[in-house]
Amino acid sequence: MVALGAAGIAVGARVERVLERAIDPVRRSDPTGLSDLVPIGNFRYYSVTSSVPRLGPADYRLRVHGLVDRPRTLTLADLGAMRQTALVRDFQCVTGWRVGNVHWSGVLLSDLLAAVGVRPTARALTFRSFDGSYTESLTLDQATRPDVLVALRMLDGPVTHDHGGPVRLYIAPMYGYKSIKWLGEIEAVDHVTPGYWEQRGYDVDGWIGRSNGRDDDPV
Ligand SMILES: Nc1nc2c(c(=O)[nH]1)N[C@H]1C(S)=C(S)[C@@H](COP(=O)(O)O)O[C@H]1N2
Ligand SMILES: [Mo]
Repeated sequence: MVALGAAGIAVGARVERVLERAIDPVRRSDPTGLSDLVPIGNFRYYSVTSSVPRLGPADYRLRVHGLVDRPRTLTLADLGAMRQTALVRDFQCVTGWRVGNVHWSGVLLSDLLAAVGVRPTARALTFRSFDGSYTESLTLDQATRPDVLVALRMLDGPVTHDHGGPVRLYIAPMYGYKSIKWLGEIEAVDHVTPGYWEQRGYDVDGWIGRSNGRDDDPV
């Protein structure tokens, strides 16, 4: 299992790098790979698919269902009318790049879960992107932390299409792959199902500094 996991990480990281190289001119012009060492910089645009349908503010829907008392399909206006919470936190990809002090805001995932009434039998959440290509997961304990947002804004504007807009997840204490973009669906379930990158080797519990073979090394 350990060997399989390590192989999975190697493959996952390689795929991610290939995707990244295809779109990142800095990387492309740096054959040494030394730009890997630059700790704080700009976001890189990541997507496991070549294109995702663009949803305008009027077309967006977030379906929240599964083991909940009041399943709902929310519009962007519905989400915008809920209490908004702001966070200023770093964004860190497991491949090494990091963006410091990013401004995020949106609905605390725990507020949304309270609104739909998660049943006691639920233990975890499954997240799906609206284009159907990406999935993620959290335990309910993780999902109800005060630093997990259904983000409507980042970098002082609405979440752009490339960053997963109109709505993405932001899980501050975990690596970027947990922060699913183009969020379309949240299902309350009785067990964790590993998400897209986790099926390819990354840790399901993607804590920054203490997962994926890292042990609090200073990044
Ligand atoms: N739907 C979807 N969400 C995703 C990804 C993806 O490929 N598809 N990539 C993840 C990874 S590995 C990272 S580092 C971040 C990158 O966010 P950004 O593209 O806004 O920089 O999105 C995460 N969420
Ligand atoms: Mo990532």
